[in-house]
Amino acid sequence: PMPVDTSILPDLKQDLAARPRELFIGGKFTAAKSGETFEVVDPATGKVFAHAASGGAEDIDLAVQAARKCFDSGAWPAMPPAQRARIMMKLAELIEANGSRIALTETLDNGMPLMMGYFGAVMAASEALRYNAGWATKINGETFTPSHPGEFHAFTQREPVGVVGGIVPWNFPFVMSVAKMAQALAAGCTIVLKPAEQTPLSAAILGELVAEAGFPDGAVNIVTGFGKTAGAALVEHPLVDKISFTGSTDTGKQIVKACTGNLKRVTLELGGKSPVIIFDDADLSKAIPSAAMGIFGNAGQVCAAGSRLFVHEKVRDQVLEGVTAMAKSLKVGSGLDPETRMGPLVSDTQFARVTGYIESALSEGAKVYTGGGKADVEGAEGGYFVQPTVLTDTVAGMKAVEEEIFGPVLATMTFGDDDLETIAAAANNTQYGLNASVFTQDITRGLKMARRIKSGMVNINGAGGGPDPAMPLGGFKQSGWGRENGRAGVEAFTEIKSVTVKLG
Ligand code: TXE
Repeated sequence: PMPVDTSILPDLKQDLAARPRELFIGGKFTAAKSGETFEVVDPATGKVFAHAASGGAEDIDLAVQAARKCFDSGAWPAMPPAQRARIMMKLAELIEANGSRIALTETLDNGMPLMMGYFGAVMAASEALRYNAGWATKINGETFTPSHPGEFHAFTQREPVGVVGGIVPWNFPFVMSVAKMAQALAAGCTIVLKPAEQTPLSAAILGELVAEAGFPDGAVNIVTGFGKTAGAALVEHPLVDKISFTGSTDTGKQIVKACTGNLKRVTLELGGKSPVIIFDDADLSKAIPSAAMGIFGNAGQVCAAGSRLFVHEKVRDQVLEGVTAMAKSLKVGSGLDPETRMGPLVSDTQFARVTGYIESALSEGAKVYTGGGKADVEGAEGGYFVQPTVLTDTVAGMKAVEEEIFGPVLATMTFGDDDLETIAAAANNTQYGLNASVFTQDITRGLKMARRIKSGMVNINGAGGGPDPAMPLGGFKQSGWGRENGRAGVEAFTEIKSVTVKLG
């Protein structure tokens, strides 16, 4: 059953049209200092349906000052950890209580199917808060036996790194904001979030609920705006201690350069070109849907998407036919339609980018097995819909095989009875190293592949469907720096201090 109350949609739309979404700074909503707003486009129609405040350097400065004050005064970091955890739990409850409004806003703004808006935004966000709230009371140091002669009491303590700038992409706007925030807050940091300009709307609901949950003013601040203005100002701000960025590898590199001013700590969760490896002994009834949804889910706009399929030649036809059958059965359309399984791409830019990659692959000799271009959706002619697409005759060196497409486009390669080193070398032949999937009934072979794959995550015989707040997420190579989620994710928002006491 649909967990979202869609009867609120007309009122929600009216409210979105009636007033621009504001910035949330120091516990209060406010317009941008410049008074400027920007247009928000519904990707299912291509039409403007809302506006959001366009934050600039001045607004970022105010937000950073508010976060700084909340941090330096101890209002958040010195609050007893159990109390911090309770406030985070309270926010989780409020998010669920406002689930319909959040899911509908996310679907209108990003285009994702409403069920994904609910489970992938609302429920995933509240789970991220609850998981990380648990860490607030469990961040501890260690004790040591120093190697110097004499008696010492030596220990480490973990302290929050300070004010965090969280830069969020548009593919899962709500949950990414909340997950970054939850880890930072658990560690005792305060945060300024900068949502993506394509999807600024659900962040305003977040601000409202943060105010209601009882956080001290300035613990969480939200400045919507563009990357080149608001984003760059946040990254360059001397009073920000850490940037946690999720987005493209190119922007990640610019951010690293911009952070050299005060040597901010930086964690980066960047792009991927993740391999899916299907051996001839795999349970195809599981491997096929998993491979299909691994690239068609959220229209392929997923950092961990399985975009390169490596399939044993004996099962190649069966797998391609199975994935194609799934591609054809997925209803493409507006995320608001309860039948929709794949929504539009987020923007006209992303539409041009994805279709451009398909065209470039064809010009380099690839063939379309299924899909291959714009999807026609009745009654939504202006929407950014692309067909779920499978390409064959794709080989290393093609742009569509090397670069992250971030759309529902699968490149397929085959292998024979090669040794694992050869298969792993092909899978590892990429600048990225975020995720990988292996399908085989031979668990020893699966585990041996997992050792050989150079990526931050490997799934054997299926993933859980979305990131697990308990499992570290991040990349090898140009997929990033550091990890989010799990203990590693929270600890990335701390500094270690070594304290040595000479006894006597
Ligand atoms: O990303 P950007 P874009 C990949 C994906 C996609 C491509 C382009 O391949 O097709 O990136 O998307 C902010 N200083 N991913 O251009 O630029 C920006 O405002 C500070 C993978 O939208 O990385 C937004 O909030 N901030 C990915 C955020 O960075 C800046 C998710 C992401 O935008 C900035 C998204 C600057 N100079 C895209 N420039 C993933 N890993 O999941 C931009 N921003």
